[in-house]
Amino acid sequence: MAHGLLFFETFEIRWFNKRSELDQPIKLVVCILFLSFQRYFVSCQIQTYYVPSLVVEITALGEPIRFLLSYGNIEFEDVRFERENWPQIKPNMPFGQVPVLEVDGKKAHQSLAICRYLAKKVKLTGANEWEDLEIDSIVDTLNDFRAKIAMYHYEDDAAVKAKRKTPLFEETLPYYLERFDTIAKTNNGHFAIGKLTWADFYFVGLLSYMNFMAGKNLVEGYPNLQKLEKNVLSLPAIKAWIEKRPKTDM
Ligand SMILES: N[C@@H](CCC(=O)N[C@@H](CS)C(=O)NCC(=O)O)C(=O)O
Repeated sequence: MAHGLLFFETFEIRWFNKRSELDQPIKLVVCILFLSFQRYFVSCQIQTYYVPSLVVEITALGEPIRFLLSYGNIEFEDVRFERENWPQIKPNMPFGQVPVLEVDGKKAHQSLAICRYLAKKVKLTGANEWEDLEIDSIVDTLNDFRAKIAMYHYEDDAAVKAKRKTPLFEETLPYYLERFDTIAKTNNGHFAIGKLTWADFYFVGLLSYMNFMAGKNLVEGYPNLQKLEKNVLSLPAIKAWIEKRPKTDM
């Protein structure tokens, strides 16, 4: 339960208060040990919601969240529902959309905010404000990229969609992907600060959904992005999640 997490955080503060006679080195060692093992103690009852598409279930915006929960060994309940039940569920969501993270009866919305919150819990953020800025910048750019593909994919007017196709596939996608590939090369197979961060989880978690919307494997021809994808998918916790998650077409 989420109480478990709060309990450990409260426990740490009270514990130090009661033992104020301890000298600094001992406190430091205890603190390091606590931080090292914290992710294994934390066990939250968390719900995520998402809307399956009309024809197939999708990983979509909830998947980076599930990657982060899995990576942190945080227990969660993956609540999925059929599209026909959405009208009843929608009014109970904070802004009528999903994914939503529910912890201890409290609901949080916006996938990026949820990812950022979880990234702090599982220690996939930067070591300082500048590093966090670097991560946030690329995450927002990845989100812009996703939105451009979605704008094409979800266009109902066939004529408008046809008009958008060439600029998207011949200009916009290569523009972004070339830059992403260079960034991944500079960062040793990652998107920021030269190591694994939640930006990598955000991209790889969304990749199958973006591939579905674009109708192609977006990282084909981009070796550094392929390496980045492999870096995430070969993590034992992510492998285990992919193995056990519901099988979907994207
Ligand atoms: N900016 C939001 C977008 C959420 C969003 O677009 N959710 C879609 C599903 S992927 C949704 O709930 N659609 C149903 C609706 O709006 O009624 C986020 O990142 O969480």
